[in-house]
Amino acid sequence: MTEPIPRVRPNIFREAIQMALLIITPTMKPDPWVREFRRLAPDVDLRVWPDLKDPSGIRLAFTWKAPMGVFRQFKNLGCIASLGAGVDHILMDPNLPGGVPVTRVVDPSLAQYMREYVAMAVLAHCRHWSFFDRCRSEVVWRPKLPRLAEMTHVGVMGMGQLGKAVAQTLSFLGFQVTGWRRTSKIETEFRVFNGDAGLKNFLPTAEILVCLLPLTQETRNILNYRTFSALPQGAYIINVARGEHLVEEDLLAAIDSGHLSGACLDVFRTEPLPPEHPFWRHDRIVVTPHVSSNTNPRKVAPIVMENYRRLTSGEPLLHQVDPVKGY
Ligand code: OXD
Repeated sequence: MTEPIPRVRPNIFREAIQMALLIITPTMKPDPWVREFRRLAPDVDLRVWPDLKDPSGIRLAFTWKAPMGVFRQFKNLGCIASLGAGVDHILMDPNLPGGVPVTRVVDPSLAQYMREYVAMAVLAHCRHWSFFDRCRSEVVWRPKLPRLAEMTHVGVMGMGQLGKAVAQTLSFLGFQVTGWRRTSKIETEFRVFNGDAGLKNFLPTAEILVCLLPLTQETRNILNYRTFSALPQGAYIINVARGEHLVEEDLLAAIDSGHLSGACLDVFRTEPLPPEHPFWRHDRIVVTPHVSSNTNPRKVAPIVMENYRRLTSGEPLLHQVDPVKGY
């Protein structure tokens, strides 16, 4: 559950006028964030990388895929705020200043987007959407029996806020859902397997495998040949976590051998996915451009502003991550 966000009063930042909030989003346009931050708190000294002015004034850096080493120069940095739910793009920086809290986005809108995307991918697979799309382009009428949800088992890897939301939606649609978590047990209405031993029992039932894990040293490359071999014949992969979870050659081999029936991929090792990449043209792979869940400025800017206010008044920050765990 997200903590309630108090309304941000513009003049609340007056006393903090010497402090600045910096947006660093080199791979996307910062404009919607600039607009939203200005609307919420017109008095805040808002800067947009690379136009820093005085780097020592920067207290909060709001970022998506900042250049490595960039935070070092901000001597008074009090918070590095991820623009997304994931913080791997921040923690991977070998020059990250020690002791600066890192926060992530936790908001029901992210879970809602993710519920919709995964439900869409699961239903498209069960209702043979790609097959009918091909039939349509060939102008052929070829009915095919859909899979029944109640006879289809979906395994969700990663049972954090997003994983649980997805599991609930799929269960509501009638699917058999189980979860897997790498670490400690959690209380949910679903059966959740744990750790390496649990994975051995979880995988053989997962006819559709959804990856929603955080990217850590332990989960990198987890969607590999061994994982795929443990899945039932004809299993389908949905990766909405990070491209680095997936060993791409292993996926192609498992699909081409007929062991896996296909995959829906929203995240990639290299983004944008290069035009020559075989995923683009594979008839059993659906590719989308990292859109499964989106950070909506209207929803998320108030949370960032609330943390900025907390920073200026010395209160504990919302949604801090544990840098050792990586989420
Ligand atoms: C995120 C993402 O981390 O969009 O929020 O990948």
